[in-house]
Amino acid sequence: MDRRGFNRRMLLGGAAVVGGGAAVATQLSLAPQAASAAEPAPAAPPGGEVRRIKLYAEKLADGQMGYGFEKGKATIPGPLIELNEGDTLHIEFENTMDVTASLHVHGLDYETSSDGTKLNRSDVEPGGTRTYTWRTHAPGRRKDGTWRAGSAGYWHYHDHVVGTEHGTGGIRKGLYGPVIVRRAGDVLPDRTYTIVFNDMLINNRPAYSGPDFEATVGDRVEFVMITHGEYYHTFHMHGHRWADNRTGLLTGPDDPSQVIDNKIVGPADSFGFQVIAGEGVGAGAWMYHCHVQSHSDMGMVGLFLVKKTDGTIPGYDPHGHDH
Ligand SMILES: [Cu+2]
Repeated sequence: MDRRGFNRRMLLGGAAVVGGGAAVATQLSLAPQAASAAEPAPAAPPGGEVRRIKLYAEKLADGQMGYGFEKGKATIPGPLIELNEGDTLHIEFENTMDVTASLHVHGLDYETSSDGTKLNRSDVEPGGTRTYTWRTHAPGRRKDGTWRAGSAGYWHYHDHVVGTEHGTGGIRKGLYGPVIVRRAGDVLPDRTYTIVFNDMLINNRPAYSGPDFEATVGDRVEFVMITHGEYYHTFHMHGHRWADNRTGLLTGPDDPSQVIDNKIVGPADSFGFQVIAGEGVGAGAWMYHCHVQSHSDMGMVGLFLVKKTDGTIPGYDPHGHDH
């Protein structure tokens, strides 16, 4: 079936779910109706909680390093840490490795004792533990009349001491992970995936080996995109677009944010966005990759695998493709 025919069927099918009124509209104006999920998306609650978690830094079997919520379960990237503006998080960090390590976060509020640097003596010796405290705040007006930004955003954490005083060795080996701070009312996704361009690798995996991320058509999928290492990159995703603002979502018809499908990123940048998987384009194997041509040619490529509701992916042979 050609693409136009496929789109048309999908759009009409989607409109039927939304309601009869849209059914008489033209195909073009049906698109936004079909784009909406069938039910209102759940929203983030107001913050204000105080929570405690444990986080471990571990050597992995292949010589890389990772963070994990449980001993023996470290991953690259480290686990997603989510907060709502106003929350406080106490992180009991245990360094199970044989080198000094730390935890340093971007974007949140922390005192020098939670900086995670040698400079501030907030690193952790082999076998040691330390509690790092991260705080967040909602936006508001300062007494001098100026506006103070809230903490909400797509942020990240990483080691700051392995190898060098800047954690260059730790980051290179995988000691990094995503942080999301949500504002009350922010749309919550069905699932969140993290993509880290670290030097010429994605999530420290070998070139040409993904990672691939799965969803079903209509899922609200959130991506956190982080960059580390030595190079600049351009993050591009096929078939999907997002708004170049805090959430990646337009707030309404007058939101002036540019809608993009490609974004230039450099070391320690982070951003995030949500897409409706396959919206307007259907199921399929959708590439995401660095768009610096030599980088994509060297294997900085993965797949966003959007399945039909029956679990199949049209045109995709999992064993026959070369990223
Ligand atoms: Cu690149």
